[in-house]
Amino acid sequence: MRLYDFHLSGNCYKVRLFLSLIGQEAEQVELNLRGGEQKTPEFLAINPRGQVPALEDGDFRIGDSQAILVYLAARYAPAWAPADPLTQARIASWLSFAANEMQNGPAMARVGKLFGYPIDEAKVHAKAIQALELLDAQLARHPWLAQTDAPSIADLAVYPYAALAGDGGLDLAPYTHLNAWFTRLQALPGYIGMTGL
Ligand SMILES: N[C@@H](CCC(=O)N[C@@H](CS)C(=O)NCC(=O)O)C(=O)O
Repeated sequence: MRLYDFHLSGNCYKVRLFLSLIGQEAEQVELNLRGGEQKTPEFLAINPRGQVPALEDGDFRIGDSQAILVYLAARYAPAWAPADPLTQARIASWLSFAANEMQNGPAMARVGKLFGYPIDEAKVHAKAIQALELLDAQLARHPWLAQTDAPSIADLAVYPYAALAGDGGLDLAPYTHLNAWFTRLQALPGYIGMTGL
């Protein structure tokens, strides 16, 4: 397997973390995003969206961190995405939350602070706080987001940008249940961190 990667990306880290937790190896190819390597014709042939992460497994190529988690679980680690209809629906709902609420809230606050991306900080912080409060409330009721007995890909999809929210100037201290969930995830065998975690 080959992972097209950027070391500071939380979306790429989701995939690196999952690979490590399930004991799968992938050659990591670091792209220079500031230099535009994700928009070259060679890379667009791999991921037409021109973004990382992207994964190659044999002839199969797929972009998008959520889609990659779905693929890796189905192919190599089905326990991370149990097949019963209720759990599948709950996982899909959290993957969507990762791509929308987490991306437009905590992840956007982080790119604003770390990479100088122009954002409306008040609006983005309000979205981020709403997302973090919602997560804290869910985790007060259930140890894992998709209400499973063990962690699922739902947890991995949401975890990076929640845990990295401090990089975006957000205070994580008030979210007791969120912090306890970070600790549970960080204790999993095979857990790896990234810059900022
Ligand atoms: N929905 C995508 C978002 C991917 C994404 O936004 N990737 C960023 C890095 S975190 C990227 O490649 N940015 C460069 C660009 O869009 O040109 C995912 O979850 O993988």
